[in-house]
Amino acid sequence: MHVLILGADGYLGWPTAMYFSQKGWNVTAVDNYFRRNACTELDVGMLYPLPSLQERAQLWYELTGHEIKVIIGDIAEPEICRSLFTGTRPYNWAKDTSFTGLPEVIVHYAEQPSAPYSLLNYHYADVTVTNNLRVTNNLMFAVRDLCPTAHLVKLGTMGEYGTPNIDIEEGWIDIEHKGRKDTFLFPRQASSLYHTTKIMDTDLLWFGTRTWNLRVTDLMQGPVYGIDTYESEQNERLRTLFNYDEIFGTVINRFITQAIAGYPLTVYGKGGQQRGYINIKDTLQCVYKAAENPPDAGRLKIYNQIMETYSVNELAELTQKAARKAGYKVTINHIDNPRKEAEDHYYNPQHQGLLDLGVLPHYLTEESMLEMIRTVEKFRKNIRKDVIFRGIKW
Ligand code: USQ
Repeated sequence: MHVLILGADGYLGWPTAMYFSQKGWNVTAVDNYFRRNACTELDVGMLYPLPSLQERAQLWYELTGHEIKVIIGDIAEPEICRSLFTGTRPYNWAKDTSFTGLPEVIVHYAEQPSAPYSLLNYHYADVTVTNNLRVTNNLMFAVRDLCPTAHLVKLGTMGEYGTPNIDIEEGWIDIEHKGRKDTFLFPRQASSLYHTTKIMDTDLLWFGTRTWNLRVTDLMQGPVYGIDTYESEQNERLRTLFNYDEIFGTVINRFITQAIAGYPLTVYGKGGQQRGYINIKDTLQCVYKAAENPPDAGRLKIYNQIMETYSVNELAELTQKAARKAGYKVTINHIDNPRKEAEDHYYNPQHQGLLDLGVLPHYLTEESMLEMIRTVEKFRKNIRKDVIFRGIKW
């Protein structure tokens, strides 16, 4: 089986490439280095330097004998996107022009993933909208024209649903209206521009499945935390990137780093914001199980990819407790919320689908937090306090 991983240099992309590779899949890893370039441009201070994608693939090959083919290119360019399915490289500097054939599965992570980035100013809003929608549209047409039976696994986000005052179903809702019934996509109402682009790309692909019989799985994922996966434990240079800054760091990774740096935990507003969280190890299981279970042609399957829900206050308290065990005295600071979001709300998302496929969750515990603390503290001297909170408002 051949899988294309788009966005393979990102926080989730590289661990996903290794995961499929160790399962015996033929993996092609594609990226334009957007994330690492954005981190350099915005000077966000990653926790440790990152080897290039090619260097990591080489190291992986030396350790496991499994080859991960790397293609550096921007699939927002239609010709580059289509070349993934034809083997015709539109750029002549590619070292390896061999074509490894059409994929059975395409994992689509190739999007700008940060809510604060999307609202830095008009320029970054435009980059987010243009990149996320162009890439998805290019991909949809390339699959339709060149690889129509492939299973497209797209990373969505729980933030598409917002925080409605009713239970959140897994993607769909039955509605009875004036005596008639139908099934619709569950209502979406995002609270950032980034999340809004994810709603729009769901809509693009839902159009594609209805119109051209594509097969698509949309994984509505909550904020991810963690560093190591079982594959990266073989060598620390295989570790994924780690952000703790306000733009690219997700809340649990940020709190752990703040605890180690002696920076009061940055709880936004009242801290009653609830989200569904997932360990990076479980992201890999979920994407893999979803890939192994394609929908029929013309169907859009949707899973809520979370394992448990927490409020920000609960996360801060858990971090405080775990860090205390490691010898850190942590204070919790409620700061004016720079985001427009509900701080006190009902939240009950259903998330049974991926468990039914056999995903075995790693839950957030003091022990799992301590494990992360032990890893992050090795890089304590690299932590930059100036990038932790800059107050990107919307
Ligand atoms: N938060 C704080 N303090 C912080 C950082 C965040 O209180 O220092 C709060 C936020 O206000 C929010 C919650 O923690 O209520 C989660 O924030 P986050 O930054 O971890 O997550 P978010 O911006 O929603 O985005 C992240 C990923 C994104 C993914 C999304 C899943 O960056 O790619 O799509 O999580 S979800 O939130 O379910 O939509």
